[in-house]
Amino acid sequence: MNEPHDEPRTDESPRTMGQQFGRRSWAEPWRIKMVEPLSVPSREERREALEEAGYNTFLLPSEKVYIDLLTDSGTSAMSDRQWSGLMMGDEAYAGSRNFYHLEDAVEKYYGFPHVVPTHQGRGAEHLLNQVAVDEGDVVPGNMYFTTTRLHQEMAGARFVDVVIDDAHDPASDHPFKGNVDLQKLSDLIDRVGPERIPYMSLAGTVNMAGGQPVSMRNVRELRELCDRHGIPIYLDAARLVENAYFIQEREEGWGDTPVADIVAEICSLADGAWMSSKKDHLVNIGGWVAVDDEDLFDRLRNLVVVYEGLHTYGGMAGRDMEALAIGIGESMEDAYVRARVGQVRYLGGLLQDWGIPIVTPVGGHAVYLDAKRFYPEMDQEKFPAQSLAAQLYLESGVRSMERGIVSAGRDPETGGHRHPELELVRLAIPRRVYTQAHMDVTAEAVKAVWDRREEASGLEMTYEPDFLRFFQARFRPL
Ligand code: PLI
Repeated sequence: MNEPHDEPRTDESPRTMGQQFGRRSWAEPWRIKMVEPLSVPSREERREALEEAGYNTFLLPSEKVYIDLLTDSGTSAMSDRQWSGLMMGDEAYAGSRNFYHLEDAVEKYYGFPHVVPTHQGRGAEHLLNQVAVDEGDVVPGNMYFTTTRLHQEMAGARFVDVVIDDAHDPASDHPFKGNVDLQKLSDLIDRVGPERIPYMSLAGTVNMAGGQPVSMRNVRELRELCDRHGIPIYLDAARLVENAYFIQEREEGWGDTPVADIVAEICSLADGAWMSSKKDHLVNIGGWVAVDDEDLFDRLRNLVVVYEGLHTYGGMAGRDMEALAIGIGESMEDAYVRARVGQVRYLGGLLQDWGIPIVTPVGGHAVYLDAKRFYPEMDQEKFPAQSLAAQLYLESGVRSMERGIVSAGRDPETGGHRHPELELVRLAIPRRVYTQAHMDVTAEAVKAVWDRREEASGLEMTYEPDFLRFFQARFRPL
């Protein structure tokens, strides 16, 4: 009997059912038990909603959205097992049994013995940076992430990007665009001294580069370099499962290793990790920071009670921790990860077939439209990606997110806009939520905006908040 998961899809393989003998090479390893109705707001409703939202998709009410690809964070569909786990919540203030389940799951899959729960990823970032960073430190990382860099800066550090140059080139086909450039890191260590580097910030996958993975080889080499200088490595593990899948698929020697074992191997090369469980772990809220070092753990566990809650709940309800503990195991199943990444690739493939410029290779959690190639004449200070996200919503009710000059924010030293090489719109795919037909409709919506790309004129910013401006900034059309 032919197993539908036998043959991994390749970029050359046919993209739709019927193209190859009426069968496709993967299907979701679940079926749908409960549905949530969707409706398409009219064009007039969308126009009004967009104006009221100041042309910022974060400010749209979700009822005015048709297909919501704003983020893959906290938007997953839980399984029947996770929902039943909610009923097993132990809401004791202290020592909830669900916390011990969570602790066991983290240790089993990630290997770190000391776990501090937090309400979500940025809660963990806050604790880790407050504890690890001193004023004047420098934190190297494989590209910035918005909340991560802000917490590093708020703790007194300067972030330095040491990702390989390919990560900044949307058209490069490097299979591991999230890799650390070891020469850049080595030069930085020589320049500032290892004592000024409290840790190496290593994300797998790299969100702002397009959901791009780090290779196992690169992590091993990084470990050696950091060991020579006594620098710990902390992982941003939000999408490490998806990273592990790319290693299994692309890196020699890993093709037969289960995703869970690859995750464990990466973690064995790190000293700790922080986690937004709202991504890989298939829950709507939750996070943690977990470390090897007992001293560091002690300080994290002390600080968590100030900002998040007691060290056995960290801002989560007992039931949330139970769903999370179950979600960790589910997230590591190979058939699930293959279908998850496969769906993202399916959408990317449709757009590529129409010649629409996207970041390649297609990443793990999202397809990223290249707004610079969409609107080559538009100055970056007219916010091309913000404009494109607004146009896409207006055209179709599909919600996406800007990942360009607005997200990059201002340089704290000069006060001017940072001008990132990448000016992108992200179509992030929630896990286990949308069908292939939703991907088809999304691709057609992007195509309609692409066909009318000459009409776009850009935006000006009318309100700019102090922190993480992309969330709440307002714009008007030029
Ligand atoms: O949204 P949080 O606070 O649970 O997690 C923060 C966070 C940390 N690291 C990475 C790589 C993220 O992607 C991340 C959050 N990402 C969001 C919200 C996103 O839409 O991508």
